[in-house]
Amino acid sequence: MTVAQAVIRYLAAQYSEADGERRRLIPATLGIFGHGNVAGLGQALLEAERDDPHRLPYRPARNEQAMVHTAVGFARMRNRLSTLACTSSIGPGATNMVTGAALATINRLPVLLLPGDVFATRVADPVLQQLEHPSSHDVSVNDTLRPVSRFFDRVWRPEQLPAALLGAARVLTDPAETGAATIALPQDVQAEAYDWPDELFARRVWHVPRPAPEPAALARAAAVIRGAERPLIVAGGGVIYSEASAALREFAEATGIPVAETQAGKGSLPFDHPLALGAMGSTGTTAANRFAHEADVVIGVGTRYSDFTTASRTAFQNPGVRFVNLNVTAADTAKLAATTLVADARAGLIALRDSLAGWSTPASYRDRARELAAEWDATVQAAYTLGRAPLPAQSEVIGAANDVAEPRDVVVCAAGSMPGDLHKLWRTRDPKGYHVEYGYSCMGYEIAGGLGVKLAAPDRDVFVLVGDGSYLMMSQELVTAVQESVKLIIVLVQNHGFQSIGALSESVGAQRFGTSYRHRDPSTGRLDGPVLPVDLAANAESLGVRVIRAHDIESLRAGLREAKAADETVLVHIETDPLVAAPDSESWWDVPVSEVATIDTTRQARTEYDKHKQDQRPLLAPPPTQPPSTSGGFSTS
Ligand SMILES: Cc1ncc(C[n+]2csc(CCOP(=O)(O)OP(=O)(O)O)c2C)c(N)n1
Ligand SMILES: [Mg+2]
Repeated sequence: MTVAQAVIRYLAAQYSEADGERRRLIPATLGIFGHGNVAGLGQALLEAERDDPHRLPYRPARNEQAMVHTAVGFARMRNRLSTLACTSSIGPGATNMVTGAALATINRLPVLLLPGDVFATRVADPVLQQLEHPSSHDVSVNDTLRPVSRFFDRVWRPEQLPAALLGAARVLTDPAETGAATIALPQDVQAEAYDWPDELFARRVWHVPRPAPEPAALARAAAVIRGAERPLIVAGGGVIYSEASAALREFAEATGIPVAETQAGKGSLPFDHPLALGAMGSTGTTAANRFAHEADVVIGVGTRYSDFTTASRTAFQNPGVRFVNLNVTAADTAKLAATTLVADARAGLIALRDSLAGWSTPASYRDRARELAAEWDATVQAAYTLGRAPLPAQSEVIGAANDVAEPRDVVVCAAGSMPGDLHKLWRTRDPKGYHVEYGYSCMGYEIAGGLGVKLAAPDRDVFVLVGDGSYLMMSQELVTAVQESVKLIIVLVQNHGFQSIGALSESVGAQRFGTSYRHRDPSTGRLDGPVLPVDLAANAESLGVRVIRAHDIESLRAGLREAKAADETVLVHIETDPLVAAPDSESWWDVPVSEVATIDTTRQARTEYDKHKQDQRPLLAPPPTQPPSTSGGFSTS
């Protein structure tokens, strides 16, 4: 077999196993062919398809970055237990995957990347698209994938392939290490034949571990929580990937500790659970942010504490606040100088609940959580039903989509003003019902990622909410959805530019400069002419999808219902008022404002900025001291 044929045969024999359940680790391949992979992997995929079209289906994509997004959407929906492989040519095909790889690694989601690479033999150098590095001949553009991958190998010789394949699968299935795994395959090596050991192709099951907490660490964590008067749980993506929602609910109910959710953790509890405070941080709810403000012990579960979660370290204002971090990744447990609990989220929550048996917050604390959450829900209801005319507010669009979506349906988004609005406003009723990519917040993830979500969960409807800016950056995977008969419900929100960055620009005193899609006015030389005559509905239609043009919230609802009933991709287009913001949540995000400026608005913004900066806290205080050990150590008695 050639190296490429061996890769394909190996991938078809890999399984993951968690909680006694086994599934294919990589059930399909996405790709775009060029001279760097068409003869090697392309030929191997053809042979495999002719043998059995269902063993490792090949799905051609339209853009290499987008196909990595699709693999990421798939992997996240499958709680990291399965993913897709992505094959690209060399040069631009490979470097197009860099953004996708970074997104995967930042979000700790597994994807297998198989970029083609320059000739190992170098006989015909430089091959088309080869970057020549005059003083380092073993460097290729694929080295840009190294810092954004959790595993990287280049197979210069066939003998190196087995170690690369096993190394990649190990990283993909390790919850603490996972991210993009890249195996660069020089185009001549792909086509080279080799006599492989049979056992390379034996069925292989990769056990996905649920590490249990170390007893001493558990005791330390429980002791800190027992001392708390105002504890708060911050639930991150790890809760969902570890399928720990039920364990979280039981832990919260047993201890009476309310739960705030990060973007990746939203859906950990249903929105109407009596201990659910909703979104945490800069795009949070007033309920979660008020509890965070006063919390004395914050229990972070499966969170990496991004600046949106900590409101750039202004969210926690209790002078004695301490953190207990439960995470499968040791580096995350150590953040904010926490008491560390390295473990799987589910295993850790169950162990903590047992260690805290009999301990609970007072009823008044739970009542307060319920009150504040109810207050926020009234705010949500008002935002859903503003009745703005002639153009509706984005919050009304979110309300209509939330009404039409069933509890198990999935909302997908990534960049713009929508992720923040969804974090605050979406009523999530299922742990897999909310899929906002906010680790990399990558414009263009929406449609490509939504495609992966639907491939992973064909029994759910997928609502992709996408802004005009994101749509213009990357919408071509609509064609892939049509090709694969994958049904998406896409809501395209047209507000003629970057409403999010426009609002941010205004808040930093930069007057929405360069953030709306307008003609350049020849008399002023500035982009303040009429809005550009783009018709994105017509654009989507031209790609082969069914389009419904909604003009108000009522026709949007009707369109969404029609889309729900359809069995093909439907895009509903609606124009919104870019100047109506979602309700405020008494929070902040650190975006530095010019220290000196000739513009008044910037100077005013800087004064505001300096005020907020004073609320920023280092959060470095060491964990509370432990009772002295009774055996050995430095006991003086
Ligand atoms: C690839 C990429 N480039 C730039 C950004 C910075 N950015 C964040 S939101 C945004 C504008 C998004 O516009 P649109 O999709 O229309 O959403 P809106 O802001 O109007 O809600 C930009 C440029 C980004 N997140 N991703
Ligand atoms: Mg926009």
